[in-house]
Amino acid sequence: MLKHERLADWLEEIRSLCEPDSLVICNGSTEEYNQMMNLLLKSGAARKLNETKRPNSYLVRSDPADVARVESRTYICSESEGEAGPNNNWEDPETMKATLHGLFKGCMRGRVMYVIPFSMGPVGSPIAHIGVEITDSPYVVASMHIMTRVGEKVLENLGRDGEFVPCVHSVGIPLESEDEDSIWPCNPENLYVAHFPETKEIWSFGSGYGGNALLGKKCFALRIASAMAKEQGWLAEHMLILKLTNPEGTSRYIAGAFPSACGKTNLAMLIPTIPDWKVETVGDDICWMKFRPDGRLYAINPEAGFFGVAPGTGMESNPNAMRSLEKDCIFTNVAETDDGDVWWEGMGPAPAHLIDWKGNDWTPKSNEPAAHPNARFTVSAAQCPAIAEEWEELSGVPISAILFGGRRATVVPLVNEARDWVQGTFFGSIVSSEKTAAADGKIGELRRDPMAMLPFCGYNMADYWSHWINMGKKNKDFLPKIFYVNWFRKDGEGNFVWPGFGENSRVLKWIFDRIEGKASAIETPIGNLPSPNSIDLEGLNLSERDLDNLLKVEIDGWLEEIPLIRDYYSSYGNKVPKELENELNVLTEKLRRAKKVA
Ligand code: O2Y
Ligand code: MN
Repeated sequence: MLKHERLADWLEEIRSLCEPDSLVICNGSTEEYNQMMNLLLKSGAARKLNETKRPNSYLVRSDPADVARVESRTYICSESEGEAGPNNNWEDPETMKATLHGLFKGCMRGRVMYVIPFSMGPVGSPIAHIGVEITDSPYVVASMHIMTRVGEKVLENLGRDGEFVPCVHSVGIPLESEDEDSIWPCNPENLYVAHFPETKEIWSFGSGYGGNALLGKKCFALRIASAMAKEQGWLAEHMLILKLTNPEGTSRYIAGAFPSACGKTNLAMLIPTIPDWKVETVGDDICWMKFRPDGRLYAINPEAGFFGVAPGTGMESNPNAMRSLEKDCIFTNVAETDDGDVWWEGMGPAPAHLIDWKGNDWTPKSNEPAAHPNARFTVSAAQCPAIAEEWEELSGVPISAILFGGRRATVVPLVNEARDWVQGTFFGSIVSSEKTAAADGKIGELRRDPMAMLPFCGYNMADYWSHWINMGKKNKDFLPKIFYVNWFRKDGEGNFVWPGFGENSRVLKWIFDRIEGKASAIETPIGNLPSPNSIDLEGLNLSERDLDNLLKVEIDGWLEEIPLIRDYYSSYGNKVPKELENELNVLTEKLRRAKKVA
């Protein structure tokens, strides 16, 4: 019996709409997880991996038409189009509700309706929030067990009238009595991932994969949470959280926003190359931050697991991720080895024979990758050898620095410290990345991705910038410092100048020492750059020329960038906060003056 009347009424409403054969309230137990995996084994969607090589782990193959988040079918259904902004697909809430009700009517016939009470963040944390996902997919139930905190303790915390975000999900294929179920049921022609920021609801139809279906992640923890955060005065961000400890044993917590394909998970789990420095992981993707009574901004990782991209993850790029994956994992759309283990591009040498992500024979001569480029691992964060002991601290961890970064071959230096919060917000608003082969569009073309939130901000991006500016007006003395970093500068021959990976610890050290007031910087037209010799380069074979490339102020490059930023801002009409317009004017003026002097 459910104590929470509103929850009970809502379940009844959705049950009568979807018409499932039965209803199960999930308790989050290991037994329940095993039941879900057994259903997936029985249907043929999952295969058990070799118990000796990869204990208690599974390989799942999705339908080849259902392999990634679908931004073109993701909607923000706010009252007006202006509230959603040009950064989102908008639909009128009533129109969308009518479409969804048509699609959801009877969509769970022949299936079980699972009800997943889940907490984003440690149960009982003042920074955490609760959701309830209804789904007809055992894969979603099992994945939510790993990625969130599920079960009775959540219902207890919810009590009789606690707030929760209702999330409704269906794969969108009812099973009539004579039908045989597909191995991976999905309905890509009728796919909708719809968010209602005013009523704080999520409805998702037609996909069983990742961000479209595990509604706690991008849908709740970013799109809906960003709208809640604006109303309530906190921040819901697409950021990793790491703990950095110096040789003297002092620790600082750093959050960082990077667009996809910029190595966020690798940075969160980095192994420093500089002696006696330590990085530990608090989160790899999402960060919720609230001010606490001491005036500081505290963060939690609202997730309980990692849903990481497998291709490109290996012992060289991310040994801590690889060690996290030794057992108790769900792998989706990776390749299977002949001895019942997993393989993907970037893991190591390719075996002579594999079964690829679509279930076909594969050899190194095959023309297609063995694993899908968006193949994923799902694993509990607790299994990461680098997990910080306080990663589930109810009060969160105090954030001392925020990093923004993108993939830029030129213009943006290795590291640049903002003079204050407003300039830091400006840095975040102009983040851009050159498109990689995996993204749509021409390789090298710039895609603006402010604060790495472009696909995830649940309202107008310009209003989000205003919210950032307003957050900076609170507790001014305790705000984190903001830095813009870029590991991806290239030389004239197209080679990366900075070695990246563990060597990024040298930049983290400079940032740490700036927080402590120990490292020096020079004021430049674009921000505070490391003064000569203030970054620890010992043991790194970096020429003067390379260092100059990494830390120079490219006056002409920035001057060429100004009209691009102006154009981008003007796509938000007159909503851009005056503080950011002013930062752009000040930057332009400083660059012009510097050009005259040069
Ligand atoms: O394609 C998907 O469904 C997953 S997207 C994703 C997953 C984990 C972390 N980040 C992302 C992202 O797109 O930023
Ligand atoms: Mn992400």
